[in-house]
Amino acid sequence: MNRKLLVAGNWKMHGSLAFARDMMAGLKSGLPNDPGFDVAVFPVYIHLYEVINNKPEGIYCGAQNLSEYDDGAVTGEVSAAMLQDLGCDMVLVGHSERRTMHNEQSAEVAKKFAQAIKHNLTPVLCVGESLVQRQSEQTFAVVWQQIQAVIDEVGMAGLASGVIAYEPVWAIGTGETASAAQAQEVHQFIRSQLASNDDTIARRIRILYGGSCKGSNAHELFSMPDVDGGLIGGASLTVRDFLAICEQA
Ligand code: 3PY
Repeated sequence: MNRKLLVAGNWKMHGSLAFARDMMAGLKSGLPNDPGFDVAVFPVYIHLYEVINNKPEGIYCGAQNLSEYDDGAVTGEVSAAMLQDLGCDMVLVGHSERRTMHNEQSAEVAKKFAQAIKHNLTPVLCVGESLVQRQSEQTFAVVWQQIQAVIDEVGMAGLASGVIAYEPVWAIGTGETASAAQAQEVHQFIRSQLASNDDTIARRIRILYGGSCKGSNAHELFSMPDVDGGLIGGASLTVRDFLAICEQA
C-alpha cells in the first residue's frame, strides 16, 4: 500500500511571531505547489493563529499538546475543541518531553488522543524508549505498551485516525540518530503488531521517525519500507534545513 510521506516540524518552545511569519514565507516560496508528500508544522500555542493565517495552501498546522478534558476549570490548558475552532489540523500527543518533564502517563496520553479524534484533529502519537530501556532490551515492550494504551481507549478504528511517530528518547535533542536499520526494525515491529489486530489499518497507518533527523540522513531513513516520513526537531527551525529534509521525501 502506498502511504503518503509526512514531513512534520516540531518547533518545540522556539521562535517568535516574526519567526513564524518568516518560516511560512520561506516554505511558501521553497516548496513546490504539489510536492507529493504532506508537510506539517507544530508551533507553540500562541503562534498557531499566525501560522494558520500565513501558511501556504496544503501545509498542515498542529499544536504540540492538548487537554485531556472537554472544558472547565483547568487553568493553563487548551482543549481539542479550541484547537479545532482555531483551524488546527493536527496535534502531537505524548511527546517524550511531555512524558518525562511533565510526567504524562500513557493513560493520560490516550485520553488526549481520544479528545483529538473527537474534534477531527489528527493526533500524532509519539512513542519511544529511553537509552536504559533500549540497553535492557525493553524497546519493543515499551513502545507497544504506549500504543496499546491508546488502542484500549479508542480501539483500532480510533488509532487509525492518527499517525504514529517513533521517537527513541536517546535520539531526541542529543545529535544521536537511530540508524535507518534500527528505525526500520521498530517501525516493522509496530506494523506487524498492528497487523495482528487489523491488517488493513496496519498497512494504511503512517509511522514517522523522529530523533535528530536532518537533511543528511533523511533520505536513508525515508527509504526504509516502514518509515513514512519524519517528525523533525531542531532541523525544522530554519527554512533551509527543513527544505533540505523535504527534498528527501
Ligand atoms: C527531535 O527530533 O528532537 C524531536 O523531538 C522531534 O519531535
